[in-house]
Amino acid sequence: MNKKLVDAINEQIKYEFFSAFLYLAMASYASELEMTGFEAWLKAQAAEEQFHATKFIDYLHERNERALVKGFEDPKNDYTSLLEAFEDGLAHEKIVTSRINNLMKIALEDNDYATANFLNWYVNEQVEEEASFTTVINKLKMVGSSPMGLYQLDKELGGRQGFTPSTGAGQ
Ligand code: OFO
Repeated sequence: MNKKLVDAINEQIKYEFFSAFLYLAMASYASELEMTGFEAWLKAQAAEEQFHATKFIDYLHERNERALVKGFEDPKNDYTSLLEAFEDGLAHEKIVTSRINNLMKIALEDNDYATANFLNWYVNEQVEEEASFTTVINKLKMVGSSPMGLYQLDKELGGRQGFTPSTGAGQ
């Protein structure tokens, strides 16, 4: 594989693990608020991110390339509201989307159609990722400061289906 593409995927592996840490930090904040449904939703999201990272690692190995696991800075741990946390999450996902698009660009410039095909999974996944954060943000805005609304929403988010590592399915 083209070295530029391998390096860019290795950077993305770091970013996917960072996403997992970011959502675990948000889950911890939700736990402090006794919002166990939000906590469960964010933990499931973190598990998905770990899957995204290891899927890249496995792909590089399949192509006989060296995958690297790198460190990163601390994620944000303090929030003033769940809305702020989810708005940060959506902003983060938009950055991830542009990073995935950039990987696709490099793969296509190099005529690496196998990698472009592999990256398609992430292109579709990012549509889902942005949509799921947007849905929670819209619901949080709808509920506002109503304790009953928040209680119901917490219950609803706690029903997020478990993550299935073999397919990456889960919502
Ligand atoms: Fe890996 O999609 Fe979110 O970050």
